[in-house]
Order: sequence, then structure tokens, then C-alpha cells
Amino acid sequence: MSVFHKEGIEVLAEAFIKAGTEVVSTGSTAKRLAELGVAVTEVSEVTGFPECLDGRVKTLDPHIHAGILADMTNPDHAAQLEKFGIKPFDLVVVNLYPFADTVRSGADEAAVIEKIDIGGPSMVRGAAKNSATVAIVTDPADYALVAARVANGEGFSLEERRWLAGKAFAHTAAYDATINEWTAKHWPKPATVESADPAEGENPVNEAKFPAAFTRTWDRAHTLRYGENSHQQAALYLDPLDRDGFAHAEQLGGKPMSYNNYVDADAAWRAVWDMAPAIAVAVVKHNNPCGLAIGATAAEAHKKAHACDPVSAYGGVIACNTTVTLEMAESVRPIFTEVIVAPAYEDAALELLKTKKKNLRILKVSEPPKGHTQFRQIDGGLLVQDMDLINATGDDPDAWKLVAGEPADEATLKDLVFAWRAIRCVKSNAILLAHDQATVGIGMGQVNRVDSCHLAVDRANTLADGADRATGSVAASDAFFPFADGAETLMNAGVKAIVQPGGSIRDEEVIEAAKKAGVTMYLTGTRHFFH
Ligand code: 93A
Repeated sequence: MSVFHKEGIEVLAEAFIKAGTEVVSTGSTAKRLAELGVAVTEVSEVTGFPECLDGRVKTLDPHIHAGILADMTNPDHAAQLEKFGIKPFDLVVVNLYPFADTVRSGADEAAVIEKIDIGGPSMVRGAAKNSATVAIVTDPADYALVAARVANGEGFSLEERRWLAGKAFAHTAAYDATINEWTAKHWPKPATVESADPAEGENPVNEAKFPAAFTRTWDRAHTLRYGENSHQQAALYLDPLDRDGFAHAEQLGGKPMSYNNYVDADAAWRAVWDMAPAIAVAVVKHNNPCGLAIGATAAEAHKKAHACDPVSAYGGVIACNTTVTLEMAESVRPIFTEVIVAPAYEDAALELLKTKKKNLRILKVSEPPKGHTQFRQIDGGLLVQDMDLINATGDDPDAWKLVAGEPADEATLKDLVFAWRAIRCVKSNAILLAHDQATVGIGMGQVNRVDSCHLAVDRANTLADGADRATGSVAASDAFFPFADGAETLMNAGVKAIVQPGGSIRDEEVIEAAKKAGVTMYLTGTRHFFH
């Protein structure tokens, strides 16, 4: 037995004592077992060699490994152990040095390297290979089971040992994958190593971001009631190296999160977090914002975001990039909402949301994302890319090119910048109308841009009070207008300024249409597709 985490070993100690089990153990595990009354043999007594190199070599010795790897159903193996005076093991209990915890703690490189367990995984893999006669336990959740099998005097069945072996290999594979994730980031392929891949020469690969292979691991946190639909099974997995990420958000109230809740809340959080230092609130439905706004206060931002499309906001997910105040909680209170996400809540706000909206799932995120790599599974493969963040190239209005109309006045330019920032979280084809730092009409997810333009205008102008909000608003388009028709739809509806990437072969037609309509148009040179 050699365990870094000593929690829960009392139950094993008790079982060992009762059964009179002979136990061999390493340094501090042996000490703990002895304190619990187990007659334990130090590993150095078995190996005839002291633990050395600051603990780097403790169990790495044939007296241990032959005892683990001898297949006692094989008479020849049994005879060899006899000849060398080595005793076979029946059970190996190991848990490994906490590599991921050490990385997360911000420890320096030397400390991180020291927490790469070598002897532990060797024993785990040896015992798992030899499941014919040895049981391997790596999960403290299985200690009670071990205690029961030790107590019955018969031990584990072959099927049980094989199941444990599978768990053990999964454990060491995940452990090495985590180490590899760290090395890929910190020790990328240096320029001095010539590449055998000609494609790399043409388009050099950032090895720290895109290593030759991904061996990442996610740990199953829990299963979900169902997936996107009730006939789909689903579970949530967590990245062991990113405990600050949205998926690790603390739930402060409400029913358990569903699969769709996670998808929408992630989209809502993504829509607001990098709007900081501005105070921003997003209302998301089906992975798309139905309102996004900046306000002087969180409450104001919420009111403005909600006003964009109050019909769609029913049953939505709300994200706020700063503390949810009591005033904002009051604003949310009358609206049926599935989830609220924020980095903090005023005590009174939390109290109100918890007591008056019992079903509302309340999530507290710890930190903004660090702009992680995004993965998208395709059949038989995986697409990997950087996340699209605010302040990508093209987000700076000073670099925009005025191609039609008068330069925007200060307020209009502010709205154009807001619209351009907001559009990165709207599914393509995306057209977004904004006024006074708030969306007023969003056209999302259409398969042609002109339909998205119609949708954005319709949304802006289908309020209960019949208000025309398209007139005087500004528009952003996530990608260029392939024809003039889309831009004309916006301009006919009264949009006064448009920001778009440009780059279409018919840019001139689009620009001409804007000039004819007297509408201001800026080109950013980069786009914000989001599929
Ligand atoms: O440094 S090691 O890789 N060298 C070894 O030979 C070795 N044997 C067991 N680490 C080794 N272990 C690890 O020590 C185990 O995996 C376990 O995590 C830890 C238990 O040490 P102790 O009983 O002193 O707390």
C-alpha cells in the first residue's frame, strides 16, 4: 500500500487488522497504518535498500515488482519467486502524487516535476497487468469494497479484479495525459528540431497550442438527467487543469443543471465576460443572445438587454459580467428564467433570488476564461481553434475604414463598437441592430445574410407598442455582404450606420448602395463568424 492521499484508509486498516493481513508500505503510508495499529513492514525491509533520491526511488525494485507481476497461476513464476525469496502480493493499493493539484497551485517547475509519480504508476500498471492474481485499487471510493473482500477471506473474483484493472489503466492514462498537457504547454517542440512535415514549414504550427497529439483528460463530474433531448444520455466532464472555468461554476440555488442549461449558460457567460470593464448583461436562448446590453449598473444593463426581445427572453438564461445587485435581482424577478450566471451576488440579491425564484439555477463563476482552445468533434476527428475574443484584430475602431457617408459622431461610433463586439456571440449569419449600447434587433443563424437582415429588422420593429426601433439604429454584420440586398434591407428600415468586415467581390455595389442612402459604413477587415 502506497497512497499519497491518506483519507479513508481507516476502513482498510481495520480490515487488515481483523484479517491479519501482511502489509508492506512506503514511508508516510506505513507510518499512518502503524498509527492505526496495523503491523506494517516498511518497503525498505523488503527491498533491502533505503528509499533514496528524496523519495524518487522507493518501490522501484525487483523485490516489489516481481511480487506484483508474478502470475501465481503459473507454476514457473511461483517457483522463481520461491528461488529469489520474494513473496507475491494479492492486493496493491496506490494513489498517485497530486500532479494536477500541484500545477493548479502555481508551484514552480521543479516542484511540478517532483510531483510526477513514477513508482506509483509502475505498481498500478504491473498489478493491473497481472489481474489474474492481483487486485489493484486506485480509487478511495473502492476502499469499503476492499475491506469487505479482505474480511470475507476470499478476496476479489477474477471479474472484479479485471474491472479494477480497467479502472487502474484509465487512472494512469489520465495521469499521463495531464502531464502531457502540461509539457505540451511548457516544453513545446523547439525550433532547433527539424520538421519532417513539409506542411509545417509553409504554415508553422504553434506546438504549444497544437501539439502533435492531444492526450487531454476530462474527469466525469456527474451524469445529467438527459442530453439535448430526453432520449439522449449525457454527462458532464471537467478539465482537471482548469478549475476556474465556467463548467466548474458553483451552484448556489435551484434545480440541477441540464445539458441545455450548460450550453446556454456557457454561451451567455461567453457573451459578457470580455465586455469588461463595461457592465454587461446577456439574455440567451438556444445558444443565441436575444438581448445584450451595457449599462451604468447591472440592473440597467439587464433592463436594456431584456427589452430587446421580451418574448424570446421567456425561459432564457441570464449572464452578468459583474456583481448581481439587489436592484438587478428585482429586475429579473418577474421574468421566468432558467439560469443566472455571474461572478458575484450581493447578499440581498442572492436571498431574493433563492427565496422568490426557487427553480432558478444560480451559478457563481470564479474567473473569466483565459481564452482557451476550442474543440469541436466531427465524425472521426476533432477541430481545434483559438477562441474568438474581443480585441481580436479588427476590433479597434481606429483601424476601421470609412467607405461611405459621414464619419460617425461619438455616440454612433460607440454603438457601432458595441454592435461589432456583441456580434461575435451571435450564430452566423448574424446581423445585429443596436442603439444606446443595447441590441434592439438580432437576426441569427439564417442560411443567407439577407434573411438575417430581415429578421433583425422584424425583431426591432415587432414590439407590443409598435415602436420602430430600426430607424436610427446602427448595424453590424459578422461577415461581408455578398450582395447589396442585405445592406439595402437594413438601410430601407432606417439604419443610420453599418459596420462590416468587407472583402466581398461586390464590395463596390454594397458601398455604392450605402453612399446612395447617405448611410455611414465602416469596414473592419476581419470577421466574427460563429457557427
Ligand atoms: O517518487 S516515486 O515515483 N518513486 C517511487 O519509487 C514510488 N513508490 C511509490 N513515488 C513513489 N510512490 C508514490 O509515493 C506513491 O504513488 C504514493 O503516491 C506515494 C506514497 O508515499 P508515502 O507513503 O511516503 O506517502
